[in-house]
Amino acid sequence: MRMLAAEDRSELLVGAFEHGTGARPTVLAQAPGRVNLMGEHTDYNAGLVLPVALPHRTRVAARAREDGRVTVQSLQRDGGFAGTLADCGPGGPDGWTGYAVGVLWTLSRAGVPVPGIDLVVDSTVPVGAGLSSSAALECAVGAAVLGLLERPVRGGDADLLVEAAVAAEREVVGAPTGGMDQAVAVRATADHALLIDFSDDTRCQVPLHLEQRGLTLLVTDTRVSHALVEGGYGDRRTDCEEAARRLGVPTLRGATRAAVDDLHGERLRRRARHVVTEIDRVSGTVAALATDDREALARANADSHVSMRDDFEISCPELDAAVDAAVEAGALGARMTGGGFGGSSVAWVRTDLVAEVAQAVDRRFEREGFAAPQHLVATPSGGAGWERLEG
Ligand code: GAF
Repeated sequence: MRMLAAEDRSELLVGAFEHGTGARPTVLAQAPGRVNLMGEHTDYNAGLVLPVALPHRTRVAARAREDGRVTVQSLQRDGGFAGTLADCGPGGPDGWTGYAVGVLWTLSRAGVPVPGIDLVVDSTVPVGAGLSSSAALECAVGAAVLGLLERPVRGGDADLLVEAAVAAEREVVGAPTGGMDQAVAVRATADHALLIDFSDDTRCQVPLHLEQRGLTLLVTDTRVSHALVEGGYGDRRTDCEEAARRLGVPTLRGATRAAVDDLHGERLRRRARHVVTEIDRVSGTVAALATDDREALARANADSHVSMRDDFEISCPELDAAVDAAVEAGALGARMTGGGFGGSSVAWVRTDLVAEVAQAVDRRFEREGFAAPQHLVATPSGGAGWERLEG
């Protein structure tokens, strides 16, 4: 069984920065990956979401440069960036550096005096696992800039960071995502899920009390890589927009279940049904958590997975197997999480059963001939921040 630890490798990162740039970083910034507990593909439909931040995070060591140049390197990824912000814009730079340089560019466009900067990145958020490694990178880089400017990540600067990260992903990278990932990467609080209503951007911290309840959130990364730039994410978004147009509402948030059931066009009807029922399941999950109604929690998870598998068609055999095996082995509830087309599942598991459930999923994968998955424990953690390093 492979459990992905969330270790803090800050010292290693600082050493790598010194080795790579010949100077000591002055700021260490970080932002978490996320796992969404309910509300998938609802953010861009003005709906509700309920994500938590992972203890697994992206850390960035940073130092300002006098010459206005920007360099970005990673301890995990090949390639890097060396240039100026004039080399950045819609569509580029390509690859992972687009997320990092993109946020410098969008912050600068928003009027932030982004200095020349050296950045070295280290991450324990698995890439392509549907756990928002991209938002973690964007928000950690943005937090590093705020750190260099001595501006805490709160209030208006937290809003600015979320907006710049979302804009970098949409405009520079070209991924038409909905904003949930960046919002939770910045605004998460330990031990809480973050309920966001995208119709008016109101937010509420929802206490999870996992320890008192004897429950653990077990995430299984199927190792089936998901991508948001290509793939079906954009198609799903287009379907939702078309369904809303036919229903005569600005977004599917405004659609009733009865109107959706009458919608002409089988595919669009299923897409819209997922969205409206999934939004209800977010409220249902929040209510179930408040009253510790475990049956309702289990039902919401089961219904959500079926809805994503059959109506929204974003699951895959590996995700179905992970969910099914987890529930069979005693998980209270499980569902796929994130954008889909691969990525991860999340299961609510009694803490004493975590190893057993993970092993059961491993055995199922082996039996099905799937590559071995990896697991991680999603202890709900806090959002992005920075610290100054002593000279
Ligand atoms: C991805 C997107 F980035 C989010 O905005 C959200 O739509 C999610 O998929 C699905 O809920 O993570």
